[in-house]
Amino acid sequence: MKEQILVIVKPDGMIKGHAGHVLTRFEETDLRLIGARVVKVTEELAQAHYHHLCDKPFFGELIHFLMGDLHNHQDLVLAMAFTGDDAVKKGREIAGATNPELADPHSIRGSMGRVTTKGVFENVIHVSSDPVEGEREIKLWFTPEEIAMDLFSTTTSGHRKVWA
Ligand code: IDP
Ligand code: MG
Repeated sequence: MKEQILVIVKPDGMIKGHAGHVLTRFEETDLRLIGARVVKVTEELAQAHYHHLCDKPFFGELIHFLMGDLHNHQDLVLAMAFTGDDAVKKGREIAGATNPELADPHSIRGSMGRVTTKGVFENVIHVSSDPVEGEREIKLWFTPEEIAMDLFSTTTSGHRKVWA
């Protein structure tokens, strides 16, 4: 079944110059790139993205992490949207387990991530965890015009197309 996922090269991946490698790994699959943008991560966007983790003890740190506060204020990330059969499973396989120390060494997180001495997971990329989250996250990070195909229903607000 066709699914859509959001992939983000997080600040640790950006500052280490892994964006190209991440894109290459995804291009090697049959998933189709349908949107890509460099995004300056605000606190509001980071909190909306990770809203389901707001009760976790590491939530505050996670928000700072995505905003680049732990990486020399690298607040620009690469956000990409992909579509294709079993996109979630394929994307999560490429990413590897959440904890980079437990991730398959051939995965992106296993080969390029680390856990810092303070216990922060530097796991290089985000990949949507299921198709519902994929849709929610793509709508959060992209406008309809920034997605190069008609995926989700839209409506108009003034002269602009917005997600319905
Ligand atoms: P995922 O990124 O593999 O989908 P989630 O459970 O959705 O994992 O968590 C989102 C992000 O929160 C992770 O990618 C990681 O950056 C951070 N995180 C998750 N669990 C922990 C933890 O136990 N300690 C520190 N950071 C964590
Ligand atoms: Mg997740």
